[in-house]
Order: sequence, then structure tokens, then C-alpha cells
Amino acid sequence: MSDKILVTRSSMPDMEEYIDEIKSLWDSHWLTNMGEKHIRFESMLKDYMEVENIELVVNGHMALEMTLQAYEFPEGSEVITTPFTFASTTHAIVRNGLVPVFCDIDEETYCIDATKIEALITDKTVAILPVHVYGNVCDIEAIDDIAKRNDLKVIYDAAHTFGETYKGVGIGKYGDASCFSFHATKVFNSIEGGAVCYNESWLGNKIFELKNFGIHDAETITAVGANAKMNEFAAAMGICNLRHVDEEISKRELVCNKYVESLKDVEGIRLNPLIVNNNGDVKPNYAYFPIIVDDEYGESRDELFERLTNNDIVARKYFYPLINDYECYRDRFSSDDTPVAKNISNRVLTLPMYADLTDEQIEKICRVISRRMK
Ligand code: T4K
Repeated sequence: MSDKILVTRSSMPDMEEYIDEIKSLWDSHWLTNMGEKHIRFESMLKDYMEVENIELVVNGHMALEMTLQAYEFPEGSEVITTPFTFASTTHAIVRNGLVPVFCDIDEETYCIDATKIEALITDKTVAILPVHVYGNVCDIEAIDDIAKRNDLKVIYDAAHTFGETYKGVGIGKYGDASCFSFHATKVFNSIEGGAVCYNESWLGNKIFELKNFGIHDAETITAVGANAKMNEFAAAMGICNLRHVDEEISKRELVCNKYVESLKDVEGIRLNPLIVNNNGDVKPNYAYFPIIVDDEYGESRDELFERLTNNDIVARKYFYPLINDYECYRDRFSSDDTPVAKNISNRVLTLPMYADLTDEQIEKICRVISRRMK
């Protein structure tokens, strides 16, 4: 096995635990289409995530795409969003025939800058699609206030916030809907998977139909749906992983603390304020460990990235390039319109982060960053 330290590593239950969970599938032969595991997993998640309504789907991307579709916004409607995110957020907007309007981000949280949203609202704006980046929580109160005053929907991309609470409330309860990812690289995974948490029951019913081709009943197809159902093997993995997720998050917290201890005094390396100065509003999940490489560090982000790579440490430039600079979007948008996001995107590195990262591995990573010989 390679000695490379990867940016993350999927959490998995013991093989016996998973095999035990999937054995019944050989009796039932029921492998997908909202089977017993799907139903049980959904109900377990509702409790764990402290939400009232949840709809399981095949991945986080389809959660976003189908939630937007469910609203049936007129083609060409505008959705205010952030360029500092994974491709999925913007693609979900564009694939629905909607127009993304990029708002700059907040320097401290890397989430959408709520003070800049209102200036972007036009008579075509229908929704705001903010992202809780790295598990940092958006300015929920300000966004809610803007949405209410302007009659806009709020759909959170909550792919990074599994298990978090904000002011004691499950993060999935905020906004009109919140879309989660249970991808293999996330704090919690069902191999591939996702969910939409929502407040109004019509939205859940609609997504339930959309994820199954828009089938209402055997002879009534009400919408142009997709196939976005979670299968039973994925749901079984989710059920098993959910039993251990608290332990995983506690271990991640220890990894985070070790990083902070070793890196907090390195000149020119900025750490995530949520982790360093958490005021208690957010119960974090320690999803990512981003660092910002400022000029005082004396080396650029790319130079540090290369040095880490040469030492068999795989960091990631999540999120670089900015979405408004992607090849498929740059003829319509420009990162110059979102200067804070551009600056952060050019300076950010997310360090390896997973529950079983060892002390020696963390020490090695920090040694390279702080340029210590031993
Ligand atoms: N919104 C946001 C804000 C998101 O970040 C994402 C996904 C979505 C929406 C969409 O949700 P999903 O549809 O994916 O559920 C990864 C993930 O594929 C993606 O889920 C994630 N965001 C994004 C931030 O990162 P890559 O291309 O960086 O992954 P990859 O394959 O390079 O893997 C990274 C490392 O993870 C590997 O070096 C080793 C480890 N790994 C990877 C896989 C696939 C494992 O240990 N096991 C595995 O099975 O995109």
C-alpha cells in the first residue's frame, strides 16, 4: 500500500457488520425502489439530523437538481448563489434552465456574503442557493430576512453540514429546503447518497415522485422525473455508518485540535475561524480543514501544494478554480465580479482530514507546512 496521505478516506463499518445488514436482501430479493432499508435509513436519519421531514435520494447533486425542479420556476429565472463551491451547486441551477447570479463570499466563513445579496435581486430572481462551505454556517438570519422581504425561496446546499446544529436546531430545518450529500468522501456516507430536508409536505411529495420518473401511481405520471432512488445496498451502508458517526466526528475533532495546536502560530497561515473561535452557535462536524496561505507565509499556495505533494501529502484546492472561471461558464461570467471569492480560491488548501489520520501523519503534514526539519 502507498504511504501517500490522501485528502480523505471513506469511513466504513466492519465488514461483518455490513454483511450482517445486507444478508436479508438475499431473502427478499428487494434491491431498490424504496425497500425496507431505505425506509429504515430515512427514519434513522430524521432522528439523527433532528429534522421533521426528509427524502432520501441517490446523491447530493440530484437532491439539489430535483429540489430546484420541484419549484417549477419559469425558464430563465435567476438564482443567487456562490461561485466558491463544488461544480454541483451551479450545475444544478443551469441544468434546470435557470440562470446563476454569483454573489461574493464572506472573508471569514467563505459562505455567501449576505450583505451583498440584495443588490443582485432583479424581477427575475426566484431563489437564493447558499452553501454552508466546509461546515461553516451561512448567515441564516440575514438570508431568511432578505428572502421573506423579497418573496424568494431559500434552498441550502448543505452537502458539508451533515449532523450539524445551529442554535440548537438541526441545520436541515433552516430555509425552505436543505440538500445533503452522503458521498464516500463526506463525514458520513452511504457510498453515494443524499437527502433533501424540507418544511412543506408538498415539496417532499414532489421530490418522492421526481426521484422515480414522476410516477404518481402505476397509471399516472405527473412530472418529467429522473431516476434518483437510493438502492438497498447504499441504504444498508448508511445504516451501518450512522451507528458510528458520533465516534467518527469525535475523532475528527481530535485531528482538528492537533492541526490547530501545530499550525496556529505559523506566520501567514490562516485557520478556519469556525474551528478556532467557535462561539457555540454551531455544533461542528469537522468536515474539512481549510487553510488560507497569506503573503506573509513567503510561499504561494501553489508552491506549498507542490511541496506537500513532493512529501506524499495530497491536499486539495477545494474550491479552485472558482465556478465563474470554469471553461463551461467563463464566457458568461467572470471571477473579477467576486473578488473576495477569487482571493480565497487562489489561497486555499484543504488538508487531509479523516477520523483515522494518525498523530504521526498530522505531525508530518504540519512539519512540512511549518518548514520544521523534525
Ligand atoms: N455540493 C457541494 C458543496 C459538494 O461539495 C458536493 C460534493 C455536492 C454538492 C454534490 O454531492 P454528491 O453528488 O457528490 O453527493 C469529491 C466528491 O466526489 C464530491 O462528493 C464532493 N462534493 C467534492 C468536494 O469532492 P473529488 O473529485 O475531489 O473526489 P476524489 O475522487 O478525488 O476523492 C478524494 C479523495 O477521497 C481520494 O483521494 C481518496 C478518498 N476517497 C475517494 C473515493 C471516491 C475514498 O477514500 N473513497 C472513495 O470511494 O470530488
